[in-house]
Amino acid sequence: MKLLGTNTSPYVRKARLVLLEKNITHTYLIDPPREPGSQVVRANPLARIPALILDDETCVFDSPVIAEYADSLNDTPILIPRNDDLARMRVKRWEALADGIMDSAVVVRNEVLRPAASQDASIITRHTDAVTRALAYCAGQLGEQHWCEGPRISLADLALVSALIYLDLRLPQLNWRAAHPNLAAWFVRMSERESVKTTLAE
Ligand SMILES: N[C@@H](CCC(=O)N[C@@H](CS)C(=O)NCC(=O)O)C(=O)O
Repeated sequence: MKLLGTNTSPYVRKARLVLLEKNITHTYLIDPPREPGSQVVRANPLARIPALILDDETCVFDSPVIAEYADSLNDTPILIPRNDDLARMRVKRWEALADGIMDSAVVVRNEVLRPAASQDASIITRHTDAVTRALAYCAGQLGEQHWCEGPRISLADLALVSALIYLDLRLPQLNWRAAHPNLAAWFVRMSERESVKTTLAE
């Protein structure tokens, strides 16, 4: 299988982390969807990354579907609980929260890239506030736990670290570490994982 993406996309990072943590053999191809000749447009009608192309050419999208599909391929480790409905919901909710942070951060980033005269301050404020509230919620849920959910790593941790890396990249002025030292300590531990180091190395 091959994963199409770019190194800055937080959704792609999440998908990559899942594949890497589960040691699933794949090829990672950098393929910005807007570049002429991109395979993404042919594979995914939405022309978005990540797009996971299976050996029979089936295209899997979007990142929550890729994560769920990849997680079903082996048990080492199980990243989305399978038998405990509440635990499963909580992991998926963490993913939704992290994806929502990514969504709002992307909106802010795109808005500030517009010429100053055509920027809409209310959009920037609304989405920055959503990120700020979501981070406070994450910090409250994490507390002093080692992992976001349960006794071992899960998709929740991989989704959250992807969102936070994107904030560092695009909205460093948010300075989330100062507001949430527990998230900062958890992030340091996550950053030591080979999977995270691999996605940051390129
Ligand atoms: N909900 C989707 C979001 C994917 C998404 O929006 N990806 C962006 C890159 S960060 C994209 O491909 N945008 C289209 C473009 O750049 O042309 C997912 O989780 O995979």
